Amino acid sequence: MTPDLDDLRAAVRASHFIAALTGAGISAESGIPTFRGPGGLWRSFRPEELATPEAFQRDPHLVWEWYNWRRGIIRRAEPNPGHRALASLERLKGDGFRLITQNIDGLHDSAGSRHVAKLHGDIWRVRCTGCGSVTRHEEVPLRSVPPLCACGALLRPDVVWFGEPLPELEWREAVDAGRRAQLFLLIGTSAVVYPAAGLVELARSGGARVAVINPEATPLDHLAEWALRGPAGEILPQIVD
Ligand code: BV8
Ligand code: ZN
Repeated sequence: MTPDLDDLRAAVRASHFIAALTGAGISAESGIPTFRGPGGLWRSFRPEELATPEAFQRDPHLVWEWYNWRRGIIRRAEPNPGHRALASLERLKGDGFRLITQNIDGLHDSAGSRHVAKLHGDIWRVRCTGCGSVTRHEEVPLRSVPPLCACGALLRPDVVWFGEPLPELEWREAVDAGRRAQLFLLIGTSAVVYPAAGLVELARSGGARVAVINPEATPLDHLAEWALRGPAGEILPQIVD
């Protein structure tokens, strides 16, 4: 055990309230490409170009092709030891732990996490652009692209695109967790997307100790007491008993 890991394990044991914010990096070891890492997402598009209401307005077929491609990969993906360690931490700490994710892949749920604040929505839910109805759509690929609602309007993935507000309830939960955190774990995220990344500052200003788990440096490393350079699938099982 390196000293860093030892005293982070001790902090995990001692903390009465731990918040964790995860990003695409925690699903990398499950075979899901991250947004900004090597082998990033789809063809020559950047997420900021496709994950927007304008892109959907302009070419719903292309945007749905992108999400179907991602759903196909996610469907075959399994949770990895990083997801499972966070599910164990929730069982250990009960209400003393809150998981917040930017991911839309649902792997935290399939790893057994019961209470996940999904800041950016869920790729397995679709929302009608007309009547607003939200349903789970598990089949891959979808029957028709772009899919239509019974009311005749276009269905969209029930995810948060750039320029769209985060879901009220999940964001309030995340802010509450950030405020209460004695220990804040920033896991597998490049910490460039706001307001999610702002939760780290919020936690720090509430006196939280911060640990970053990422093979690369992040712009928020200066806020961290621990910057553990490595894959979440290897590090998390070592800090959760
Ligand atoms: C909003 C869902 C306002 C869809 C996503 C200028 C400055 C600051 C902010 C802005 C700005 N211009 C615009 C903004 C706001 C904008 C923003 O932050 N833009 C960024 C790009 C600058 N934010 C928004 O638009 C948000 N909305 O602000 O609304 C508003 C308010 C009221 C009313 C109206 C409007 C909405 C943001 C949400 C966008 N949706 N995704 C989809 O997935 O298709 S964002 C997308 O990026 C994903 O959600 C993803 O989670 C998120 C962040 O990416 P990461 O998860 O961090 O993934 P990334 O690839 O970047 O990094 C992976 C990391 O993992 C790397 O660090 C890598 O080293 C590491 N890693 C790799 N392997 C491993 C690993 N770590 C651990 N283990 C490993 N094995
Ligand atoms: Zn409808």
